[in-house]
Amino acid sequence: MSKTAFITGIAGQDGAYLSKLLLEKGYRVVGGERRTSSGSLWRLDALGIGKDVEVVEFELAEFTNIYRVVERHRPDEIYNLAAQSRVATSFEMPTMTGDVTGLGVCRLLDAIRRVDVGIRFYQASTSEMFGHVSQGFQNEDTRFSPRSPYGVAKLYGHWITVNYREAYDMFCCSGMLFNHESPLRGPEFVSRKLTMGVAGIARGERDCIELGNTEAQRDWGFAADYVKAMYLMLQHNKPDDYVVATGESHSVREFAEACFQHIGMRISWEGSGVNAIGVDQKGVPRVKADPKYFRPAEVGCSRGDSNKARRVLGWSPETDFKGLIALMMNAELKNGPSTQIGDHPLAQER
Ligand code: NAP
Ligand code: F7E
Repeated sequence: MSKTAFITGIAGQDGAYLSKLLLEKGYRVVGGERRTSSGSLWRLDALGIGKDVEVVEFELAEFTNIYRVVERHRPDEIYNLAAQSRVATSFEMPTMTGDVTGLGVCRLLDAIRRVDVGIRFYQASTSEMFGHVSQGFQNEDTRFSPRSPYGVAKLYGHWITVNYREAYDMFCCSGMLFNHESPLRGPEFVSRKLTMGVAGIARGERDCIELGNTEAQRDWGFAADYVKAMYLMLQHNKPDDYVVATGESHSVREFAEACFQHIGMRISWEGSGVNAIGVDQKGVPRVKADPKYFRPAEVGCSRGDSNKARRVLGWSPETDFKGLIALMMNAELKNGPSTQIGDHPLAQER
């Protein structure tokens, strides 16, 4: 008999890629979408699986709803991808972020404990729990030092996942994933903001992109590679926690340069911090720093060591930095000016 997976956050980037992977493996996929959601499951449609996922109403802030969904569908595996996932937003809404992204994990775990302790559970943890790295790599033994309300909330989610594993002998895994992007990424994240902005410049629709901290560095991978690690964690014979990353960091500037290079523009930089400007070979400003995009506290650099996931799970990323930019830029240039999410009023650049 085929397995049933329940994926929370089905309307998000990872929800779409994970659904596709599990459907290909013969799973029945049930997806949780919150009622206040944009109502758009365009990402599932973009991957051609819009009709294959059973979508149910799901709200991480509401225990009764969570319990009923788990009880009704009795999945074999639950992947908790739902969260208030925007770091910048978490500074504006720290308690809502704590409730949904942190306490929501406990609500879901406790529903599982009451319905069936045999359900396997994946928690979408994050490199933001580690905070800043000045040298070396972050792995499962690195000290946590979150730099945002989002990172703090995710740290609660991580520890409560570990706690339910230890206290109730449940199969709970925490995947500490570093940044992963795709053409399905929300436009409020810097990768998609850049690919959309550079494609807009290529089409002559705009001249310049306003950004925050262009010196920040991230370990960026491809989302479709990363959801494979989630699946592998729940297939292993022992529940555990894993870092998932490429091991390579690049600055926001390098990300921008690579996007511009894709459309034949060479960018050089003048100034730094809030005075940073990126100009093209004719001296036209194409990137400008704007103080409103800077955060009250920042993770200056992240770089992950995923040796454990590589060794124990046999996972490795298949797409490198250059490959990621090429596939995102190609999709952006092909899809034209108004992608579905770009049209939505909630989908403003941040
Ligand atoms: P995403 O695109 O922002 O998707 C998150 C989903 O959660 C959205 O569909 C959102 O619904 C839903 N959600 C928000 N609040 C909710 C609530 N109260 N109840 C139920 N659902 C709610 O994020 P993603 O990039 O796919 O990431 C998936 C998960 O991995 C997230 O938990 C994120 O924090 C974590 N993570 C992501 C990365 C990354 O680089 N992508 C790295 C590490 C960890 P709406 O569509 O209505 O907004
Ligand atoms: O920022 C800098 C910004 O918002 C990346 C989430 O998926 O990954 C994501 O969080 C960097 C930061 O991602 C702009 O200051 C500069 O240093 O794309 P981002 P994030 O904050 O790293 C982690 C692992 C998660 O878990 C989160 O859920 O880019 N940056 N200028 C900018 N960032 C944004 N958004 N917009 C700018 O204009």
